[in-house]
Amino acid sequence: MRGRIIGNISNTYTIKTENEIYEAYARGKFKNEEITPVVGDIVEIEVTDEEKKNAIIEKIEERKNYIKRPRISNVDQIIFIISTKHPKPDLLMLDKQLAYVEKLKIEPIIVINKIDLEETYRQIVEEYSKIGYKVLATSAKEKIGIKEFKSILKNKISVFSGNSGVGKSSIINALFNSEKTQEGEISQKNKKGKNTTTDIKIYELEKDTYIADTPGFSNFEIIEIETTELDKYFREFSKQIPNCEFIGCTHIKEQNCGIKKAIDENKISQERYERYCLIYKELKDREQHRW
Ligand SMILES: Nc1nc2c(ncn2[C@@H]2O[C@H](COP(=O)(O)OP(=O)(O)OP(=O)(O)O)[C@@H](O)[C@H]2O)c(=O)[nH]1
Ligand SMILES: [Mg+2]
Ligand SMILES: [Zn+2]
Repeated sequence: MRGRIIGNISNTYTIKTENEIYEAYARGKFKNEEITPVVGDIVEIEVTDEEKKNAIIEKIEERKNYIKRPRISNVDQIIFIISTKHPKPDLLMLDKQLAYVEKLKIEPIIVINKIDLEETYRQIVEEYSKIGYKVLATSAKEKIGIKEFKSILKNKISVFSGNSGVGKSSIINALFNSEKTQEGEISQKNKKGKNTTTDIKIYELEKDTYIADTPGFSNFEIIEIETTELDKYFREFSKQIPNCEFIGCTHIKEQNCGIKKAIDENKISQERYERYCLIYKELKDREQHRW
C-alpha cells in the first residue's frame, strides 16, 4: 500500500494512505542504506495489523527535495510570513531565509500579514515583487487576501515559516475556518520548545493540500551558505554580476562592480544590498572561525 508520512515522533511514523491512517516503524534495512524516512515521504507500507492500524515502511519513493531542519521532504513551496507590526518586519531574517531557499531550489512565497494595522507594507510588497518574488498581503483579522492564499496552497505541500506572533495560526484558521489544524497544539509545542526535529507533523487542510507549521529555519542552516555563493542567491543580482569587472567580485569593496552600478541605476534596492553586505559579513566571520 502507498501512503504519505504525515507525522514522526522518534521512530514512529504516521502514514496516511488513501483511506486510512497507520502507525508504522521503518524496516531495519533503511539503517544499512543510511536513509531515514522523513515527514513528506511517499512510502510503500506493509500492514502488519489492520485492526490496530500497524504497519512497516518497506520502501521510500525518490524525494523531490529534502530539508534538514525542519526535517521534511517533497516540499513544494515555503511560505515566509512576516507582519506589518507586532512583531515588525525583520527583513534581514527574510533575506537570509530567501537566500537559503534559493540554495535549496524551493519556491518561496512572501506573505505580509496584519495589513489592517499599517500602510507601509506596500513598500515591502513593491520591493520584493520587483525582484520577482510572489508577495501576498493579508489580514487574518479582516479576512483580506485569504482567498488568493488558499489558491496558492492548493494541491501542494507548503512549509509555513515565520516568527512567533506574525499570525501563522490565525491565517490557517482564516483559510480553513476549522479547528482541525490543531492550532493550539502547534503553538503550544512551539512555546514549550518541544517541536524538535524529530517531532514534525504536516496537516492535511484539504485533500492533497498539506501545510507544515514550523518555527522556520534558524541561523544554523543559513550559515551553510558559502560567502562565494551568496550573490547567486540574491535573485536580482544575477543579471548584474556579469557587469562586474572582476571575476569573483564580492560586491563589497571592489571597484567597477555591476551590483553597485545597478544600485545607482535603481535596478537593485540599496536596502537589499545593505542586507546582502550584513549577511556576507556574518558568513565571512563564520568561515574565518572554522580555521
Ligand atoms: N490586527 C491583526 N492581528 C492579527 C492578525 N493576524 C493575527 N493577529 C494577532 O496576532 C497575534 C498572534 O497571532 P498567532 O496566529 O497566534 O501567531 P503565530 O504566528 O501562530 O504565533 P506562534 O504560534 O507563537 O508562532 C494574535 O493575537 C492574533 O490575534 C491580523 O491580520 N491583524
Ligand atoms: Mg501559532
Ligand atoms: Zn561586483
